[in-house]
Amino acid sequence: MKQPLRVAITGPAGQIGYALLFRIASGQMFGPDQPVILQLLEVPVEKAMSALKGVCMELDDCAFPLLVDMVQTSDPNVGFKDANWSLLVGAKPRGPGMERADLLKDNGKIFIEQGQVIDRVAAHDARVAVVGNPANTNAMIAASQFKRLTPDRITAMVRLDENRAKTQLAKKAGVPLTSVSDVFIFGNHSPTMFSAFHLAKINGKPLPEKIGHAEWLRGEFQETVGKRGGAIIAARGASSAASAANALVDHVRDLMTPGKVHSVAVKSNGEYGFDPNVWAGMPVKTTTPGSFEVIKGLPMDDFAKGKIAATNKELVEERNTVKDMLR
Ligand code: NAX
Repeated sequence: MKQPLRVAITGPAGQIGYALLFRIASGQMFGPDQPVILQLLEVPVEKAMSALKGVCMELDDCAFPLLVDMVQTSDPNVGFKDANWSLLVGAKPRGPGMERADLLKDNGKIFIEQGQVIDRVAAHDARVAVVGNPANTNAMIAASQFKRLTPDRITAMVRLDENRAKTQLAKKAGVPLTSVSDVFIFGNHSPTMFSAFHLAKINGKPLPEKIGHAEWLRGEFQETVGKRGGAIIAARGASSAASAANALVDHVRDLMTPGKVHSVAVKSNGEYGFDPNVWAGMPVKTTTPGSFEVIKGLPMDDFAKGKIAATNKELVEERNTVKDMLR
């Protein structure tokens, strides 16, 4: 039997949490022979802690063989203690009339504290994935608090956008999803993101050849992927939850699987014209479990360069908004 992995999850009583915990406990994130201990960190509010208790009762009732233990806490020092992976899902939703800048600042405070505590108490091999929005900038804020851990230990999720893009392309081309490859997301997890269709392939062939509508790829396709979150809220009356949890399973599983090539928001070192030190979606290749290298030098035409410049501008603006929070 392998040593159990300690997986800290924030926001476990929320809607993504409810779709996520069962998949981790059943082995879909870390594999069918990897036991896990779930360390569940919620806010110290009666309603949230009670909801968490109910979720843990349901996890018990699943009798998952890989679920060794669960910790329910509102203390970050307990939640992140010795964690091998910390999945930062919990954040404040954007309320009515709230400006994006207010959201950045409110949620930024959460990520300052969590970054500091993870740096202090998590395992020596700690890895962190951020889902709570604005995910890219929250990852940057948390990383800026690190003294012991290096910035490559923290990534933000753009995998939901990659999965959305892949499905839209398969549907448009009328081919099975498995025929579509090399779909990468560049930039921010926001409507400014760039779904790089010019690199994507269908059965190994360039996309425009297969789809034949450059207009659609540059216009409607970008819009559909970039604004999918809003479309789901409009249809469902609630934001994406099961698909976000699924994307996080994909994100972490592929970061633990050497050889996988996938879109991840990571600290930029100036690749593709991104400002150094923003967290930007880019294609990465997993090298050893938990580690990756950015795939550099992919060709960019003028359209792609323009899209990357626009999403980079937004990331830089977000960084300016929270500059007082960065160490
Ligand atoms: P919910 O509001 O259902 O749940 C959030 C949970 O987090 C609540 O239980 C809350 O009590 C908890 N929480 C808040 N602050 C916390 C803290 N400091 N420590 C621990 N727990 C805390 O939201 P949900 O739908 O689950 O979404 C969670 C986050 O994911 C949101 O920020 C949302 O915007 C973001 N998303 C990110 C996506 C991505 O692709 N990166 C897509 C889906 C989702 O919109």
